[in-house]
Amino acid sequence: MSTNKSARLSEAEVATYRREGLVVPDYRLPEETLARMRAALDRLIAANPDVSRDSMFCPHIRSGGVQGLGGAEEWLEFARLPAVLDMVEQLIGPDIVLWGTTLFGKPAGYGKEVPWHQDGEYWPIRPLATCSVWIALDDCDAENGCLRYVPGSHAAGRLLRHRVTERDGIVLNQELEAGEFDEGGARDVVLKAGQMSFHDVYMIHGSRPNRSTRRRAGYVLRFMPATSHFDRGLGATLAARSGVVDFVRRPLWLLRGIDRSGMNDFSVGHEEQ
Ligand SMILES: O=C(O)CCC(=O)C(=O)O
Repeated sequence: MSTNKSARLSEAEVATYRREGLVVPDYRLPEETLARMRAALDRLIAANPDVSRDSMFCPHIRSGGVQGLGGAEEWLEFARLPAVLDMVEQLIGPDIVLWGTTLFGKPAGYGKEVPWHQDGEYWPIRPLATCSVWIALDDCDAENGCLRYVPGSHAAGRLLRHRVTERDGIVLNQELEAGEFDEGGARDVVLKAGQMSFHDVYMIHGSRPNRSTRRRAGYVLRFMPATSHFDRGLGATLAARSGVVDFVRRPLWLLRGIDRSGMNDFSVGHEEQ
């Protein structure tokens, strides 16, 4: 497994992402970066005792939105790792916007289920496009509620029917309607700490609760190609539905290239940073 500073996905890895909607590359974070991320998570949890560890939205922003999470600059640095951006570039092209991050902390013993969903249902991005990089901060497997996905479910490039749910014990509040897809083909994403997976915005995924004695934390980076528009008007509607994010004041960072859409606003939300 490679931990080099620069990284490239092999042709086979790119093909897997295109075919299945998710790939786990050979690349793994250097031990030292992983240790810094884990220490940062300890600090974040200590500084935000009232925010659920199951999902902490936007730790890379000082003031993360309606959750009241107090974030820190170090999470923004982790979202700028050149090796990760090099691989993202292979998947979505050279113009890259960081528009979100989430820490799915899934504590040992009581970490919640993430219901089956497609990310695109939640997000105000048009044309809909995002590559999510899910970085394992702990070893993740079936026992502690690793990410699960339905290979190939992104291929039609279509959002299936979701419903809003207030079910107890889940993290997000929109889930795919039963009958919209076949869970039978789902696969576990088993990762060692420091490994990561990349997934497409249309890919069906979720995860089971954590009943084990081991935490299952992942830091997820959301990158869209700058050919797409982060539409804050639509964001107001979608954020009201989910209740835990602020898409209207969300700062965007153009990390590489130029804003091809010509419509993205990179000043909103930065005053507070
Ligand atoms: O961490 C999980 O279990 C779910 C993650 C997820 O839904 C996502 O990254 O889009």
